[in-house]
Amino acid sequence: MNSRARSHRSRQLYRQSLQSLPGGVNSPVRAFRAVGGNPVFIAKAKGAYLFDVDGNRYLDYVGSWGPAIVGHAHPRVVRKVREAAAEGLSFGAATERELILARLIRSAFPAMEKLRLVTSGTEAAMSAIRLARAHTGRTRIVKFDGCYHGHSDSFLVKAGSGSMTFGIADSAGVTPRVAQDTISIPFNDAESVEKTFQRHGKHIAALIVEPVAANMGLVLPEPGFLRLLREATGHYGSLLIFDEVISGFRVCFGGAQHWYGVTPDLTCLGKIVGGGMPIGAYGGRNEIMELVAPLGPVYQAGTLSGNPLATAAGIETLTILSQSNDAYEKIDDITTTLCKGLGEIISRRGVSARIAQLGSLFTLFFSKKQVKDYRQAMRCDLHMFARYFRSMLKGGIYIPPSQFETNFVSMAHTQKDIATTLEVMDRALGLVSKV
Ligand code: KE4
Repeated sequence: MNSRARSHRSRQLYRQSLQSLPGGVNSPVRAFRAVGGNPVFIAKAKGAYLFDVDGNRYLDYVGSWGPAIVGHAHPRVVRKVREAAAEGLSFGAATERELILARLIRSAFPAMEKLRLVTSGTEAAMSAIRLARAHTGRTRIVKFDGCYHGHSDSFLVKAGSGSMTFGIADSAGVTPRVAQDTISIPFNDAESVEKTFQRHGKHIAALIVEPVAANMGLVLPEPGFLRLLREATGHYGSLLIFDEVISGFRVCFGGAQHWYGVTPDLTCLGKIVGGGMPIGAYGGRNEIMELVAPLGPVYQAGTLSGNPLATAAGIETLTILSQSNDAYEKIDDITTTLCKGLGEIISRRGVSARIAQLGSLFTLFFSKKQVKDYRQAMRCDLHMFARYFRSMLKGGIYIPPSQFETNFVSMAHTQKDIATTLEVMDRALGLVSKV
């Protein structure tokens, strides 16, 4: 693909960035800490490809962690952003594009009778929790080990000593008082859900879940699990919040709630709805959303919420997806081709690894067993993953620099790209399985 020797400029920028940015980055995963080596600095991207500051080209399976589903720098999206930018970058006032984007989102997510645009998935999830607490008058929330909902304090909590009891902080700076209002239990564990609600149900404001967990690697809900969450929350008067920041407009146009046929009370979105620009959204039934300021007592605001450029990018991205009859079928099929080929390689080479896939999302777990929850994900061979990552990067394939992330395939990936990827995967897995 290209010479790997060229990394001088990335290394130079990284050294300089360390003087100004913690870890030289603006989001931890970009520092490549889990895989070793220096982070690659990207200069530009087009379609399925990234180009770094040393001129190396990579086939991209991160896709900016999900937004780039139509491919990087799609000409229609870039044109709409350019047109919006020429009219002014931000007004701090209502605009028509916010209404157009909101209507597009509601057409795909009818359970979002009203929604509020914000500027990140974190803000969406944080606001949804605040709203759920106001709506129910309760304080406790339930989340799942390994599920990520952004970096607001209530979510940076891990299971307490006895699971189903109160959480303990999973980040410095999160106070025990905040942590104790979050209960974190194992994903796909029906018994834990039932016991937690039996014990705390009347105090639980909401249960928040990634209906397709993608932050411990890709872990799909067991059959009936989402239905169980719907029933348990309904029975105890708690709200069910689907964090569809990744799965929204990804697993299908209507997200996981359409795919699995389970309707939450509140939905959080991000990533694809902004087409790569800063965005988030949360929404649900009118009776809940009417608590949000200025209508009701739940305060939430944002200088750049509904920003003209983010809404322009989001509208065009969703329009491209909705206009295509077979966009999802194509990216799902090409991802299936890749995962089938990868399956053949790991069995031929006798590598202890398992593949999880849903649509255009997939993860290769270096695990002897299928991964169904965070505890099992933590048992993966992280050293083998790091060697695999470095070998893939050397071969010109840019995958997420962590075992606990998910690969994203886009509309721009071609059959030829898949064939190239499988060749590099074969070499990489041959190398790592020898050590
Ligand atoms: P942001 O605040 O990063 O826009 O969204 C937070 C968030 C919320 N919910 C889910 C399900 C998410 O996956 C995320 C963010 N995803 C990570 C990737 N796993 C973003 C990448 C990063 O943190 O740099």
